[in-house]
Amino acid sequence: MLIVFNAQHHLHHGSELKDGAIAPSFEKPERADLILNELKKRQCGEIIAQQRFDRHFYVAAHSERYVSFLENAWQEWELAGNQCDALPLVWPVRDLAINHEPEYIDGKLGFYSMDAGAPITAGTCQAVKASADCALTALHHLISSHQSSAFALCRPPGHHAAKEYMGGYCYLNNVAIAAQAAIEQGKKRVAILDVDFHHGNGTQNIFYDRNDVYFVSIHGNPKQCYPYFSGFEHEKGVGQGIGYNRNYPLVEGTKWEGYKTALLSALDQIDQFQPELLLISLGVDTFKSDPISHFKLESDDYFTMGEMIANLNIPTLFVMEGGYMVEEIGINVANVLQGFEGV
Ligand code: Q9C
Ligand code: ZN
Repeated sequence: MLIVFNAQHHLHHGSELKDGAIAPSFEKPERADLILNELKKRQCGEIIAQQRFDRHFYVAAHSERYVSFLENAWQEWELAGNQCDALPLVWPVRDLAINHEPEYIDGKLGFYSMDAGAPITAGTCQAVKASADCALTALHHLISSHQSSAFALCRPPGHHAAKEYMGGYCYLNNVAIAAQAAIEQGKKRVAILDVDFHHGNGTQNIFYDRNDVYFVSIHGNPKQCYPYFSGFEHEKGVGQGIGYNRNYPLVEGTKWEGYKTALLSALDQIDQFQPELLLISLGVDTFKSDPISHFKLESDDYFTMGEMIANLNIPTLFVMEGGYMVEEIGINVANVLQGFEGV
């Protein structure tokens, strides 16, 4: 399987609030390095770096002003006299003035985010664009070479990033940018299956009113799990998009048996949609010892997951999302890909 990695991901290494103090984020550079090492070790396929893509592709999934915000935020933050990571401190919730973009960076950070989990540093924007380019490069090769699969080793991840906001370690929504590019390149129906532990609220947001991109997500129940305010079963789409969004919230402690039942149903839904292309938001934070999640999948289960996805027999692009148990992250990702390839 062709593997595209983000050669610039090291430019982003942020911090987050942990136990009342600022500490290095769980979403750290080592994650992508360990995945790449394991894929090399197992000789999973040809490995190439991302190519540059035009800004147009980001704006096709996000708003113009949001992409501009990402491009200028660090400079504005520095000009305001800061050196630490840029983090939001105030959000326009419920009856506040949600339609007024603030003029200054402190306000903009809250306006364009859902939480304080997406710090902006000096290298963030470049790394984030390169991560999206990684997904676009993999898509380009998948489509033009008529291969059956590819893996985009994106970092930072993307599925919490919506049209106009960042959050949960995500800035540009890599999988959504690739899905939108596929539609613009003539694909009539594209399905996105999100198997990250957390609900892909950003991807849902971007395609919520669309019937050409079917979004299906299996995740921890938002009553107990991040992102808390998205991912419920009753969220089925809006307007033309009604029936083209499907959520499978699962209970705390879900093991493979329970997960498999949801996955079989999700795959059946996707099969009925008859997509020309399948994108997988691949998070391995469903692993039993993930530090921020509480499903109980074992390393071997990821082989089976890959096999089950392959059974759909649709050209498939895997896009890396979460997974924070770094000792096992490479093993679990490689297992999915090898399971898919029937190795
Ligand atoms: N104390 C992805 O998996 N909350 N994002 C973490 C840790 C944010 C996860 C709280 C989780 C975001 C791409
Ligand atoms: Zn996650």
